[in-house]
Amino acid sequence: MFIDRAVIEVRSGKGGDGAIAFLREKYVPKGGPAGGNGGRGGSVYFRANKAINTLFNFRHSKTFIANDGEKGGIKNQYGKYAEDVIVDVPIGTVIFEEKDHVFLGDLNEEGKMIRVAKGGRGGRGNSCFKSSTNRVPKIAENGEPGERKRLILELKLLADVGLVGFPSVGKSTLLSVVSAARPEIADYPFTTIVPNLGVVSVKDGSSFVMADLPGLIEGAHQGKGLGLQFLRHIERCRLIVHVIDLSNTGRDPYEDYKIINNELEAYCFALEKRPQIIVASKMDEEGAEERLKALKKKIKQEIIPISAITEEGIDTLLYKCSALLKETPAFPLFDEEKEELDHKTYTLEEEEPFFTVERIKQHVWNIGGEKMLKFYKMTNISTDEGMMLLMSKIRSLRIDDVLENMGAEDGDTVILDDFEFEYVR
Ligand SMILES: Nc1nc2c(ncn2[C@@H]2O[C@H](COP(=O)(O)OP(=O)(O)OP(=O)(O)O)[C@@H](O)[C@H]2O)c(=O)[nH]1
Ligand SMILES: [Mg+2]
Repeated sequence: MFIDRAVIEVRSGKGGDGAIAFLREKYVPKGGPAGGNGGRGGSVYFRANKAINTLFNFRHSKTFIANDGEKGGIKNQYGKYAEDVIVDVPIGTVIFEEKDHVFLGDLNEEGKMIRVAKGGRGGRGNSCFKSSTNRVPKIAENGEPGERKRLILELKLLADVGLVGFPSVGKSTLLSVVSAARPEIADYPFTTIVPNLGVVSVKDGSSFVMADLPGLIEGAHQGKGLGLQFLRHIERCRLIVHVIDLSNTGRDPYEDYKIINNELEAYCFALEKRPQIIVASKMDEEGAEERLKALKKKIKQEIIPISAITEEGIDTLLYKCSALLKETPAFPLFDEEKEELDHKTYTLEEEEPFFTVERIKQHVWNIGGEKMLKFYKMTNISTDEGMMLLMSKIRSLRIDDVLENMGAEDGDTVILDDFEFEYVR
């Protein structure tokens, strides 16, 4: 079976806890703080890999787990970072978080990677905090927890041209005539339940990928027939070839045409705006010419008559496809620009941000902002409790994430008024 949807779980690792320790060396009367930072927990990434074709391996609700970061050590030793987990999926996999169906990314290019669960930051050990009022702090941060998410993976085919139409209109037959694909062909509806792909070489030297898609019926956008499954695939096609059966089906070809177009419109991706080539199939059948004449009166657009048996019209159709593809851009499914990270959100949310971050020289950063400075002044960091309160504020404001986005490196110094601490990756 062709699996094109899977629900899985991912868990990133927790950051290692920071350590509390003090130097006690023989000739150093008052040893300073020496607790190291915890290491970052592993993240989980998904990567598009052309060697994988289906989501078959994900069928039994799998879980991908990255390890936790190591705890910080006593003599200022850093805890080890946990390895990231990279999961390879087919090109064309789109990832959503199950909760609220939040879009996480579209793996539409070989090698593209998306982080789906971020490893927790390591906690700072007590050697990270430097203040004139609290020289020997006995506090450390715990590592940040990892994330746990349930994800929906959907594979959408990457075809240039999608064949659309009622069941049994001859879509698979057409694909078998123009490419090396060997889809199943039969005169009962819904012969094709999974799309077949074929590479079409046109005599002008161009080539494109054509997909024969499962037949569509009225109500498909609500899940009738193979409805939604089918529509999911066609989202990927740049060009639609709409096949109308002109043999004696007992149906009205123009009604067929309208029903299919209504279904495309009812599905939310504005499919009806894509270029569409209209094909009249089975022209070798009796009465087809008359039905074509009648149809031409009702449809203003050009109709290309074809027969898979006599091969009438096939070349005309392929030239038309290749010409239209040349002028049709790919359709992005989502505007990925809009999906950026935390620190953009913080500037958007607040008119006057709680804090600002500024790079004052290489590896040194300054935190400012009226509200932040006020909070700092009101927090008594000469006590360990006060310092802990300040650090949890810094964490809840996600200042480390902002530093990360601005390019801070592990071990950089962060200054907040007369208090200093280390940036931890
Ligand atoms: N006479 C004639 N019959 C055709 C032609 N093309 C296809 N057929 C017949 O129409 C029937 C259906 O063909 P398919 O290619 O399986 O149709 P389909 O559109 O893929 O159907 P589904 O997969 O069920 O949606 C088969 O019996 C084919 O032999 C044609 O050009 N002329
Ligand atoms: Mg078919």
